[in-house]
Amino acid sequence: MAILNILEFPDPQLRKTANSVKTVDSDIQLLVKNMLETMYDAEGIGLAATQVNIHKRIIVIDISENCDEPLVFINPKIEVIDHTLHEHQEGCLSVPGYYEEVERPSSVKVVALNEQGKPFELITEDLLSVCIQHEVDHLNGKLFVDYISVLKRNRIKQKLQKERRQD
Ligand code: QAP
Ligand code: CO
Repeated sequence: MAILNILEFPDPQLRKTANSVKTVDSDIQLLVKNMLETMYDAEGIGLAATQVNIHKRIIVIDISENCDEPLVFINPKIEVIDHTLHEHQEGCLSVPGYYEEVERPSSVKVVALNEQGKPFELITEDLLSVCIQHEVDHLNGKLFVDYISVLKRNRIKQKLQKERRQD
């Protein structure tokens, strides 16, 4: 297994649209394993393939207390079930150290393939719903900082660039 490098905002690679997975073969299964290992190592609750510079429609999530309930979504499609907007504080492994309130539909249904290539669907709310919407945004080149003001976004961009220059 391997820990993959996580791209950081404002890397232009984070703006690419990911491609659908044609077949869930052993290469994809290895990528899923490595994405999970990378997410756990970074103490994240969600990671999209885009964030590790692989432009395939794959997401891993684990919102469980003990970090032992991995969820894998390949070619996820979301449909809003409850359009009521809920505000939630979001962070992102690609925007380390910054957290902002974002409003999203409160409940979504997700249809996807699992790591065996088998279709499944899940109706989600609360943190899982936020997390899935956040991760699907990554596959479409969108980041949570796109929902906040330009002023705040630019401030975060400049601070992250400055921190990296110092490393
Ligand atoms: C997306 O984000 C998410 O800044 C997943 O220093 C976040 O796993 C969805 C992380 C919140 C819903 C609510 C962020 C780790 C992890 C950081 C993450 C950091 C270390 C973010
Ligand atoms: Co993110």
